[in-house]
Amino acid sequence: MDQRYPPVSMFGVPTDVGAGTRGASMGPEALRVAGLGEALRARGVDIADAGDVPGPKNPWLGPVDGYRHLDQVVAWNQGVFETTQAILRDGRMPVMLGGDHCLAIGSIAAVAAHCRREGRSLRVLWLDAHTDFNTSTITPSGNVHGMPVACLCGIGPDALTRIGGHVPAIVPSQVRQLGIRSVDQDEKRLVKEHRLDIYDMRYIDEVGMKRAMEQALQGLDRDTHLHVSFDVDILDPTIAPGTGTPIPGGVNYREAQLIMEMIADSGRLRSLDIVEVNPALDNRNATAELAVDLVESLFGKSTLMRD
Ligand code: B3U
Ligand code: MN
Ligand code: MN
Repeated sequence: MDQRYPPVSMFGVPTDVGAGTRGASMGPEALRVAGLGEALRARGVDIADAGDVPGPKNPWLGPVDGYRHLDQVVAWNQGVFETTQAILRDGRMPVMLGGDHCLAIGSIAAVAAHCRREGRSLRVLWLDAHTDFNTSTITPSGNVHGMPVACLCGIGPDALTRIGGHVPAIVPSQVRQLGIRSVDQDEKRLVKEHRLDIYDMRYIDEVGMKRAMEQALQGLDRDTHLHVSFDVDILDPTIAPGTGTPIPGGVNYREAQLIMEMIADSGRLRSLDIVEVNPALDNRNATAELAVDLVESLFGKSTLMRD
């Protein structure tokens, strides 16, 4: 299948202010060292590296009123929002290299604003072990990387829910979550209340990844902008140990390849986050290298004749 991709601009967001374990701040460089830019260029993708978004250092303090480092999380997300918006305005595809997953608030808020301006429908495919739908009152940790989906759906502090100017940035019916296997007790209640469309590991075990992905991608049309938010902790920790909150029982190598290939086949990918790569916990950059391998498939690399 001959896929044409729009020109891509990747950018790094070297921070772990939203996490409870240090080290995701080194994720962007690990992905570059693993050859992300070169791999996509070799596939014929026009890819530029826009460098890193600047932001405050991690003060490494405890939560205040249910949030750890809220001011710093807001500052980083404002930078992510502006960078993502500038890339989209240039007619390019933003690829955000995190950093922890709180940064998807800024990237998806920008993508949602862009889709609103252009009159296009938006679908968000959230690849993750976690639903990331906590709030300040129910969070067990105060870590904002456990809250981005809720914030994007308008549930969270004004400084985060208003980043894109439109509250809520997205509605739950635009989201599909795949790979889920760790949801906190009160978070479960909240995702049910908001009717999030969740393809959890139990479901994937029962129906298989092919069927689950067909359902998660159902309803895309020619005008749909597909945003993929790829938290590497969707992967089983045996193949992706370099992440801050590893959860056993994750997606295996073949399943992960199939996810990426089916997204590529949809032809609708228009923006991407790669988050939660933590080189401090990794085994010789294996997790970043695996992420690069999978992103090549996301951009159309396949075995045999489909190239
Ligand atoms: N749900 C837990 C754990 C967590 C969520 N996202 C990550 N970890 N990466 C929390 O702290 O909110
Ligand atoms: Mn996440
Ligand atoms: Mn996660």
